[in-house]
Amino acid sequence: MHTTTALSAKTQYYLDLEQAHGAHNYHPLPVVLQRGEGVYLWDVDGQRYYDFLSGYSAVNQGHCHPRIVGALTRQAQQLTLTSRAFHSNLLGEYEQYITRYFGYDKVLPMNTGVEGGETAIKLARRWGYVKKGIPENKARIVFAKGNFWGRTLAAISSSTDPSSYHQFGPYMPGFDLVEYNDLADLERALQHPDVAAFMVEPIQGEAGVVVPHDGYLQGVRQLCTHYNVLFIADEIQTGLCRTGRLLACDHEHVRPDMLVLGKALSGGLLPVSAVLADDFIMMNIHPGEHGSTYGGNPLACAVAMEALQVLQDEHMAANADAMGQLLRQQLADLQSPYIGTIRGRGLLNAIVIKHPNPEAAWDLCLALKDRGLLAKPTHGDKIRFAPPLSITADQITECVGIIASALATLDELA
Ligand code: PXG
Repeated sequence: MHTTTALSAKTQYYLDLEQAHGAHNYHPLPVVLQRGEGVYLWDVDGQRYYDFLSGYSAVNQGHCHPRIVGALTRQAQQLTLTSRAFHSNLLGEYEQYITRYFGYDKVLPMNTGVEGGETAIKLARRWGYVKKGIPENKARIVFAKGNFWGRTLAAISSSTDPSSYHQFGPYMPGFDLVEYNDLADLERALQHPDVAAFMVEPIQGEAGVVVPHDGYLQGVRQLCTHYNVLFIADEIQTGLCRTGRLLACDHEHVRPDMLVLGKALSGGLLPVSAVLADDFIMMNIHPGEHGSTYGGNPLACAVAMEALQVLQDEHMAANADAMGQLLRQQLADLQSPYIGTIRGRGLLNAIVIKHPNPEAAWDLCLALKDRGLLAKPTHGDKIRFAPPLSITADQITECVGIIASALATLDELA
């Protein structure tokens, strides 16, 4: 790991603490952050950075959004957790708010994104047995290769990435894989009568912002309807205005049977996820059959309502759409020999680095850090550019200047 500027003693102190006492399950950039506001982060030495990761799209509304922080602090002084053994005065209001916002009959509140995915799969299996007539314990769920929906045993059982699944078996049975962005392959899989659902990201995020061809989502919708299979959209990363629409499915005017949301549902303040579906799916689950201690807690309800309202009030879908186009255009105008591909929708973007040195993407991220912009490579050569959705045109232009300057350092990298 090389960096162009030396790390401060303070930074090194925190890196050493984590190295000594935390599991080594991540490989972060060597920057230690202590404050965030809007599109900016500050490290322990007071250096300011543009955040081009946004907590993997959890911070769409910008860091520490004052309205969302206000909702959190007000509610934290009233009531934070009741468990679902009792009612709270916020749960019903939140459930009404979010089901109207997205146009579904019911919501099932959970915490992390991966729990949302697990919940959707349980609901699909139950629907398969009760409504589709799949024989007991035979239900199958189809996923697309390259998917990422978290780290639980079920999630890694559907993964095609060895770093996710290797030596963590045995795996969950009843999962099938198809090629992403391939309707013929999907149709082949859906013909099996025991398939309950197809769970898919409208744009594959962690795979490196893989955007399917126009018409793919409509094709998925038609095939799922035709074969009586539930279409589960994992919009945990793509949803909530990130791609320039409220949902990435909105680009093709497609309504999934189940919508899984997380991340920016709390604006980055605490883990809040949700599964939305209509009654013919949701009402097959009865008391005691699913839940979570923190799911639907009053603090989460207050924060989620404010986080969703901020997206609307600040026109974040429209801004993400416009700023995304500007970002991709300005990146293309650089005509850098080191950028192989620029792709994305709205402010969910990635560049693929073209360089003989396999460390180039990592080194570029270090050079970006030294110039005041934080981004992280994925799968070696891809770098996500996904700032908070409040970013302005002037800020985009400044950031592309930083990117151009950092790209120039790759000239010296053998
Ligand atoms: N679905 C999608 C599409 C995701 O991108 C999840 C589900 C799981 O969310 P939770 O809240 O359970 O992490 C994600 C997560 C990371 C990391 O290691 C997470 C994601 C992408 C890259 C890294 O924190 N996305």
